[in-house]
Amino acid sequence: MYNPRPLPPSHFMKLLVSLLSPYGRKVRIVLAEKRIDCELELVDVAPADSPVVAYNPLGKVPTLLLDDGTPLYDSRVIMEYLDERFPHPPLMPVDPVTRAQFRLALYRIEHDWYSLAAEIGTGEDAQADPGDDAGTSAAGGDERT
Ligand SMILES: N[C@@H](CCC(=O)N[C@@H](CS)C(=O)NCC(=O)O)C(=O)O
Repeated sequence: MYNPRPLPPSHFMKLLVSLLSPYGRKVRIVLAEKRIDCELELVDVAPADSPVVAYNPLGKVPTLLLDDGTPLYDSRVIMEYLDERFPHPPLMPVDPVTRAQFRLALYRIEHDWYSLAAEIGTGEDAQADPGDDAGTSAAGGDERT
């Protein structure tokens, strides 16, 4: 059950993640690059009563609990928050075109690579035509034979 009430204040932020989540890894890289102290809590998102549901109505990780218990979710929202709250070293270049290209690169990583990560996780071809018994796709196809 989603509970938007803040937690009692604590000293550290807490990141709810699952071990294999590529979105969680992205946020963890930002935390490491900026040397931000943050507690990690590994959660299983599969069960309906997953702990993350108390803070994120979408039931997804990563979810960040701020020092005052305020929950933030969606990796991009979390990364932007971290970059604004801890501006040094900055994540983003200064020039608008380079900033846009940086965002585009992130978009391409999510679009092109994360579907493959999901495929590895499930063992299924995410791009396969469900009606195609041979399971061929642009990504796999002939190379399997
Ligand atoms: N747009 C979200 C996607 C997060 C996401 O899909 N997380 C997956 C793990 S990689 C998850 O929690 N899935 C559980 C579910 O969908 O119930 C983000 O960038 O944080």
